[in-house]
Amino acid sequence: MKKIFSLFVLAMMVLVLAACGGGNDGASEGSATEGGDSGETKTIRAGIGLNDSHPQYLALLEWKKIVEEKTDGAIKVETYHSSQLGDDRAMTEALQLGSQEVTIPSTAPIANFVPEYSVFDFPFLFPNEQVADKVLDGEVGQKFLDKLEDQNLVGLAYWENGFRDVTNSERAIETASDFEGLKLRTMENDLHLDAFKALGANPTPMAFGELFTAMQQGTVDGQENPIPTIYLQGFYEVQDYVSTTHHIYSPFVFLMSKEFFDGLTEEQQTIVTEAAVEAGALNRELNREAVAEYAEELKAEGMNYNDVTPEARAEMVKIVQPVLDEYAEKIGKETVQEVYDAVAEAEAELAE
Ligand code: TK8
Repeated sequence: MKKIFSLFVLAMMVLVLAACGGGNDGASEGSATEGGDSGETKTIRAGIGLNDSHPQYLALLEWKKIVEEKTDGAIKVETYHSSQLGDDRAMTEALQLGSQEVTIPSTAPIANFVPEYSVFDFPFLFPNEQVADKVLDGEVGQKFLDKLEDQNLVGLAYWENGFRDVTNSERAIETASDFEGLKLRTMENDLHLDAFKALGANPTPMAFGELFTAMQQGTVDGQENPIPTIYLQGFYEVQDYVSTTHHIYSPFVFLMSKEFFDGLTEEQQTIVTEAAVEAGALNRELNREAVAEYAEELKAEGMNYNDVTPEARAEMVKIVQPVLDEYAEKIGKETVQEVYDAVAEAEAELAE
């Protein structure tokens, strides 16, 4: 079996070599990892779960453009959307193995690799996007990116998924009790699972790529994601209610395989990192501009839209507090406190 596999690999390599005619467009994995200044073209396969109309993909195209221009074509970027290369978790694993170079998951699935990342999924941690930017782009955010190295991952920048709202096919979520018995898809993250259980829902973790069909077939009643995703992925076709719970601000993390990153020249490392920050700014801008407009579109598509009151949110957080205490214990209370302190500091600075 092994032999057949190596023969297959060999045949593939011959094909690839033949296809690039000895040129400098060698997109093989070998060239991706040999690195150095050899003048070879290094190819990056960058995959995301969302579709090609989402601000995340548009920003990824921007990243590709900057990287290809600044490296004079020494790095080539191939982009894949709609979970073509797998879901967030599988793609992150592929990065660890060095069989894929870039992915941009939400922080929630990253908690399966670095448990401390769960802190970003504490409900109502970030009061608004500006505070999130300050904390994530500051010292604390960098500390979290550094924690990825042990997992064979390099975090280049934070991008934005955004504040998450609930949709479902049963009823408007106005108060915490409306979660009762709702079959809700969650991301693959234990804190999400436990928090929605505490609220009385019946949560199921599921890969994003399976979600639309699951809602269509009624395997789940609902899900939670930011408004741009709800609109651009066409969830309004299979969901009747959207409620602005805003329960979590989901950051994206721009991840690169450490093996690949280490094989880049220093100059290339700087280029890919700075480009991730620059394209991330575009991702945030496009995302934020889109929210109000897409909320209107969802109403126009016939969805029942309700704003959740601050009182109802406060009640929800009270119910999930024991879950949060449990996770603070698991993650380490100091780490959690450090993040909350950074949030308070950022809030104070922005209020000046
Ligand atoms: C896309 C995911 C998605 C996330 C989820 O790959 O799974 O619900 O919010 O947008 O990162």
